[in-house]
Amino acid sequence: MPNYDENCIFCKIIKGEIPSNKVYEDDLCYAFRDINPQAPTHILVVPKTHITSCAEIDDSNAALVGHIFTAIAKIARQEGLTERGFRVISNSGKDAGQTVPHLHFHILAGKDMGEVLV
Ligand code: DGP
Repeated sequence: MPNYDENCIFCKIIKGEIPSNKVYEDDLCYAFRDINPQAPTHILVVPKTHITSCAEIDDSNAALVGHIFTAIAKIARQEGLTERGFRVISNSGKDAGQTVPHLHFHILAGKDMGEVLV
């Protein structure tokens, strides 16, 4: 059973209480288009259970994070991103600019992002 945080925007999206443009869903994760896209394709992939950020990844949820990365690869194939490529980013905490405290992976694609990360 997922562990929801009732004040979390992404938990509300997963439960369908806030509408979203769904891209992919399975038992453990949910993917939807970012409301403020930073690239022609900008998708967020989130675990269905509430984990605050990468800082909370440990042995108890590592398999879930691995599962999310298999979902990311599926989504990349589904969206036709594998030939040109895509970037996966997860912001953790204040200095990284994390604005929603529910673990999420941004998939960004559809433009040349160059070799510079920040
Ligand atoms: P971050 O800065 O890494 O915490 O990214 C949070 C992202 O979540 C940001 O790119 C905007 C997106 N976002 C915030 N609220 C909503 C929402 O209600 N719907 C959707 N689709 N995206 C949202």
